[in-house]
Amino acid sequence: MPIYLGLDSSTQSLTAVAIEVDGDRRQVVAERSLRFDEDLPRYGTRNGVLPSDDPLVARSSPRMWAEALDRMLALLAEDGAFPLSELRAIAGSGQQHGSVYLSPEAEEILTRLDPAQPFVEQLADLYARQNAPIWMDSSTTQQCEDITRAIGGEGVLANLTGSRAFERFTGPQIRKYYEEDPDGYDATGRIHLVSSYMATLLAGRHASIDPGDASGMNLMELAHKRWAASALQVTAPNLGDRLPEIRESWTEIGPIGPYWRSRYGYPDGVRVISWSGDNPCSLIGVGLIESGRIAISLGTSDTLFGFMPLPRVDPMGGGHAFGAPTGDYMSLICFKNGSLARERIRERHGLDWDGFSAALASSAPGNGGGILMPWFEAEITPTVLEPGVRRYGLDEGDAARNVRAVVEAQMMSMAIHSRWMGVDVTTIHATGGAARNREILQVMADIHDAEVYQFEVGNSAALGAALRAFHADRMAEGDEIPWTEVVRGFAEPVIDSRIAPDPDRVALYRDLMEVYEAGEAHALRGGDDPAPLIEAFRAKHPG
Ligand code: ADP
Ligand code: XUL
Repeated sequence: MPIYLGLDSSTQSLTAVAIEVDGDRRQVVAERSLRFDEDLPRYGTRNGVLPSDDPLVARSSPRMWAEALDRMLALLAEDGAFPLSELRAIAGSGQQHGSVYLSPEAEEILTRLDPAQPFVEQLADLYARQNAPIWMDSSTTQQCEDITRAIGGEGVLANLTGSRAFERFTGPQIRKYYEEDPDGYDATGRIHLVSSYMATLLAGRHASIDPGDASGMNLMELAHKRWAASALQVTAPNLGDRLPEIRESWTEIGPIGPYWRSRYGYPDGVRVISWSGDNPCSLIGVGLIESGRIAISLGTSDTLFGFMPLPRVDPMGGGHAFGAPTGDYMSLICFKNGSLARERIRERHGLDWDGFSAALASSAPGNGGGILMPWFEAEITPTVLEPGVRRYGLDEGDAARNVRAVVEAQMMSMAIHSRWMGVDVTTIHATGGAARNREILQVMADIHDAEVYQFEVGNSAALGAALRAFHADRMAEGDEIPWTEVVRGFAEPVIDSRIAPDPDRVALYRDLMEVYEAGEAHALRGGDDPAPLIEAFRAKHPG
């Protein structure tokens, strides 16, 4: 029975989800994960990131991702979860925006690999730059300003590419590399995203980039899904020569490379399908193939996203319009202080996740008007370049109230900063590592005034990639399979997992959201102190 494999190269781990599809028989046959910090300790990452003296700089190791891929393919070949002979296609999902700089000989190196030797040891000359800036990097404010000025302003760039310039986006990152190391830039043959880099390793030839991930670069014309000449020009010289092609998400890159066939016995006919970004893959993995619903992913980053038939750009400049793997579009906002911020509060008060949930359950919704801004790290939404947690009406030592405050802050910020999407949210599909925590999801339901559903497969990005592999394989066989048929039986919420909003709390949070907006304005834009609003909230919602 046909098997399709989805791999997710995320910030902290590499995950594999394999599915079996045979008519109505649809099931997940394998789910495996390797964590970078624990399983590949020799690279010295912390939460998947290399140590740095500058808190705004975040880089990781492309060699570590390659070794993880090698280990995962070995594991899947050896543990017998599914017969390799039934594997038809592999697609993948990568953390977005990160860039990998390969030498001009890269393709030659990948075609000459010796299957008798370990993979990663043969990659010494593959890289023109040893590390890769990733989405957590906030160090390119100057480059963002320069690009914006040169192209004619924020509105011009946003309308052209779907987003104003953002520090983590690949264009500003490439410009910074060109400015800091022009020789290194000159010696670069090809610049890949994490997604297209991983597909390149699998196929042994340069992979294309799909519109879902290319839209996170400030370099693609969103309306036409091709490189935007004016954006390339203001970013770095001769950049077009160094970028892969942009091609549809269901593009077949080629058969799996000879190294994987000879070393682990993967069959000749396995198709390597274009990889995409983790959020575009998650869109498929939670079944958002039509407008109206949104998903919230609580992973290393927290993201809120929805399907869009036409590109709609955030007039306030905070959010993004990306390509979707269906050929349509998606809206997205991203928060850097997601899981790691929840973990900081959890660790500060010596709790495990059960203790964290118990603290949420034992504290009063609304926290008596006390709020915090969870900016442990520089934040993306809203832009905060000087990190630091701000508290209003909240004592730092109170464990239960701080646990509640971090979760309420994250959910309120999502609700406030997603208003531009214009979606009347009634249902939320929850995914990512923290979506297993039902106390967190209750706060989500109450603040968004929406029903929240969980999914059987927690890693929606890897599942979405597996479904994309299935879709692309059918397309390659001349079967124009509709997306409803692709996701059926897999990307459906668990009906019994429904968490309903509580009307009293919905009303309370509407008031608290005013306090939070005032707090944000005070912290970032010199607005009035929210103390009087906190007093008014307490008077209206005593106890
Ligand atoms: P990634 O972005 O790397 O794919 P995941 O979606 O796998 O991340 O999420 C991993 C995160 O999930 C961990 O960093 C951890 O903070 C969080 N997590 C795991 N279990 C729980 C739980 N019970 N409650 C809240 N958060 C959790
Ligand atoms: C999205 C973003 C993150 C990364 C890592 O714009 O920066 O969600 O994709 O998951």
